[in-house]
Amino acid sequence: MSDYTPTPEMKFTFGLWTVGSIGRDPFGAPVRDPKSPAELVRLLSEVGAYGVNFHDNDLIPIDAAPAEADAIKKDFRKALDETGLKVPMATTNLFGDPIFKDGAFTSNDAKVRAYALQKTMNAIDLGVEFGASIYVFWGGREGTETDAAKNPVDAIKRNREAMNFLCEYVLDKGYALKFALEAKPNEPRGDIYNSTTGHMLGFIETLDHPDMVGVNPEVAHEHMAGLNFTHGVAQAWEAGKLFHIDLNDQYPGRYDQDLRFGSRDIKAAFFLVKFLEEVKYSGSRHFDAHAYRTEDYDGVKDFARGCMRTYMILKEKAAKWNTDKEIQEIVAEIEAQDPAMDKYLGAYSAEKADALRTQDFDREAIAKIGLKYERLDQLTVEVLLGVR
Ligand code: DIG
Ligand code: MN
Ligand code: MN
Repeated sequence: MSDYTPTPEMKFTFGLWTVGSIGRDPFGAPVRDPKSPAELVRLLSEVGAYGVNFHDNDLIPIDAAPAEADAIKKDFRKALDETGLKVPMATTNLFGDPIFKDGAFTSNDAKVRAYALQKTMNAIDLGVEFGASIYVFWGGREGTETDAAKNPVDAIKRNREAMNFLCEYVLDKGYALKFALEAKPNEPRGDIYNSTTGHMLGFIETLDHPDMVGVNPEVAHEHMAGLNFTHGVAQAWEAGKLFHIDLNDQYPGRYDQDLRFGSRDIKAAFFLVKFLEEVKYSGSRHFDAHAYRTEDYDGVKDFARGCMRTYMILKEKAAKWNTDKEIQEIVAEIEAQDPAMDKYLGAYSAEKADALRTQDFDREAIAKIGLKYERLDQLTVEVLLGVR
């Protein structure tokens, strides 16, 4: 039994906006005093995080004077140097300022679309300045409350134009930067375009530089859409597009709760960790989540420690699952191939098709075979409950 201390290899990261959340919500004022970026870096170092991420305006307030911006960056850099924390990812806040009330890249107002490009180029420069290699785009307000306002095809074309422009900017500057697109089905808009990771994977293939662009799936967002998160992550991974991942948790049928990782659907979290560890995912394990509004900063540290500790525990449970004798006997049975069918499966050939047409199948006998999934799932639950 390990002590579940976070290790640098896990690349556990948190955004400034996560542990820095002051607990404001649509129905209540802040409950925690704000901390500076430098103070948040030190808090993350204290709990054992590997790195910290930021939106441009988490670090530099949108109306900061140059001297203030320089002072903030100097303090932030000093805290990073003192703690050794990395900055693997950066992103742009294209959703907070009122100018983005109708979206940024997809706004009907060309001035807003142009300003969003300007703001994003500046934010990319800022992220690269602190060492970011992944740049996330979450189109929080790229959506509608009424489809009377916008033709969805126009929105798709404007999103594509912005991505192509910014990929060219990165190439022009020679930045070693990749883009990770983050989907969410709704909130804060009634409906958000490119609403799931699957939509994003389809969108990426229509871009001029699809090789530069991947996805940043988030647990809560796919769960809001009623989807199996691990399936979406597996599809992104299999396509070579899992550039980043946002870990948290979510109750179905609710607003984006951004709960502590593993605090709601422990079984889903287990299969996700099992997948990421089995494929040796090498990106950041980013906790895009925040503490309950009930917490003080000691509670915020409890939240951050809990995210990482649960991941480490589930990593150990996955290793136990992969060595449990009874589980592995059932898995071996499930995965056993039938060599007699090899001549029919795989790539097509006319000979293969002709031969297959003559093959008899005993449908009733095949249908009667019991698959032992109940026993396998019960054993999985018992691993999670700690009795195996
Ligand atoms: C929300 O899940 C979004 C924003 O917090 C941010 O733009 C992105 C970065 O992970 N996640
Ligand atoms: Mn979220
Ligand atoms: Mn996120």
